Amino acid sequence: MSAGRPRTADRVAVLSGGIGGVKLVEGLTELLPGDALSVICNTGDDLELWGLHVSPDVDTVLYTLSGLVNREQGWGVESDTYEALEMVKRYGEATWFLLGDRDIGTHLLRTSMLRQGRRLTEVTLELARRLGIGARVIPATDDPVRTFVLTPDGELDFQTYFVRRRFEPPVEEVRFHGADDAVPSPEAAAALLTASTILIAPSNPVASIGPMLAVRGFRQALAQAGGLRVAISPLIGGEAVKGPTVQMMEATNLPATPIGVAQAYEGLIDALVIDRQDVAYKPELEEFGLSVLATDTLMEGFEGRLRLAAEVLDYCSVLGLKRAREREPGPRKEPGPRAVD
Ligand code: FO1
Repeated sequence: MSAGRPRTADRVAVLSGGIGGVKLVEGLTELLPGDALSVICNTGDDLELWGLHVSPDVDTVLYTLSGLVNREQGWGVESDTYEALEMVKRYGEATWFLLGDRDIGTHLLRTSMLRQGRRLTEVTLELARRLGIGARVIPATDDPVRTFVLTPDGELDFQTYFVRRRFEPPVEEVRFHGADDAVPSPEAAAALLTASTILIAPSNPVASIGPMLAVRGFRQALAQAGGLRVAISPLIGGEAVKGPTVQMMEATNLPATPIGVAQAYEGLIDALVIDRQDVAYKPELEEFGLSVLATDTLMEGFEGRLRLAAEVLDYCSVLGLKRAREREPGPRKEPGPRAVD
């Protein structure tokens, strides 16, 4: 495998949300020149806390790509402190959602820029630039879209369900408030339409990618995109590496298998990368009309992220060549005479 060889791929757009997706994104940034990669981020997990606008999935990308992230958590800032939170706790406030002091710095600046009337995408691109990140980090929409989870205890906002309740309550339904009135950010739409390759990272198809697809016009932009569209399954042997993916897929009548992932992205992808453990699903997926790559999708450490990113990009190159050949069959270029050794 030619991991680590910088690629002269044209423009790649990757849809990412949550902790799993960002691992692939980190691998991609090692292989693609800075501005060749656009990371389209989920904003359904966003929340307002004590007047601050917090964008967890955007911040996980910003912190990971700038080297600031707390790596064992996958979110928040490495070695952060919680003095401000302690003070808020002293006033009797609930502090189950841990905001570190450095993390609060991000929310202070983001909130103040938003208050000046700048769009969430403009603010995010500016924060990424100031952190020295080469890739373009783009929220899927500038409009408020919020994920809610219907449980036997009622409708919970995403962070209450995910953090406070540790995603224990049974999931009856997942809803995306505001999605009907939201439109893709101009930058996200442009990234989808100009990308030669569009990747859907191994994120939760319902809670991390779903809020983007629910935005009016986003699904259409993806369906009409000219680029090659490849999703990476977040499941390995019917399990998610982490988080409520299985519960949420089943609540959305999607089997927690590569078939369910293909159904979640029906009409939106040309190929699916699945884990070697799920290779038995390959024929059925090919029946679906998908090209399928079965490989080791578990990204262990930085090397694992680099390896999978390299495999995915190499696979995209092969598929791209295949598609070009199908489009312009032309005379088959016979391989030249083999050198006689
Ligand atoms: N996840 C937790 O499990 N516990 C927390 O206290 C927590 C705080 C937090 C603060 C800022 C932030 O950007 C992310 C935070 N997360 C926390 C992770 C967050 O809930 C998830 O990363 C996403 O929302 C799910 O993809």
